[in-house]
Amino acid sequence: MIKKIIISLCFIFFSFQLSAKTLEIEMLNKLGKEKMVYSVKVAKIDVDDKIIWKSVSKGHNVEFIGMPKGVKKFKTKINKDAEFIFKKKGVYLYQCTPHKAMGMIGLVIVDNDKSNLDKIKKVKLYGKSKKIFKKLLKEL
Ligand SMILES: [Cu+2]
Repeated sequence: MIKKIIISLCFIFFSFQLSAKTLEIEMLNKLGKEKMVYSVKVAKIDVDDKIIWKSVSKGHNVEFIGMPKGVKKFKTKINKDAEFIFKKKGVYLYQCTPHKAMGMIGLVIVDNDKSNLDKIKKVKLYGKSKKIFKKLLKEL
């Protein structure tokens, strides 16, 4: 009986793992006419999905500046691939530390939950990022 329960629990756990997806975002110096950008600016994913930020061009990183309650600060090393598994639903806002005034920001919406969006709108942004942020909000 216990053996059966353990086997089914393992199976449930395993299928959850399988259903989680991974999204790759490239950190780039240039994309078309844009400079210093993430290849995906608004990522819509589900809980337990993973994002990998690829250090395709040198000099970029990921720094969370707004996230749902209970999510710890996340800041990655420059020139390094980075990954994060999104365990909490809500809106996440991040920037590239060296290019935060050049509009290098991104949004992640997990489970289409926008309940913390008002808080995200109050996060301090620099230079060109303010304008880009307003543009991105329209894509939500
Ligand atoms: Cu950058």
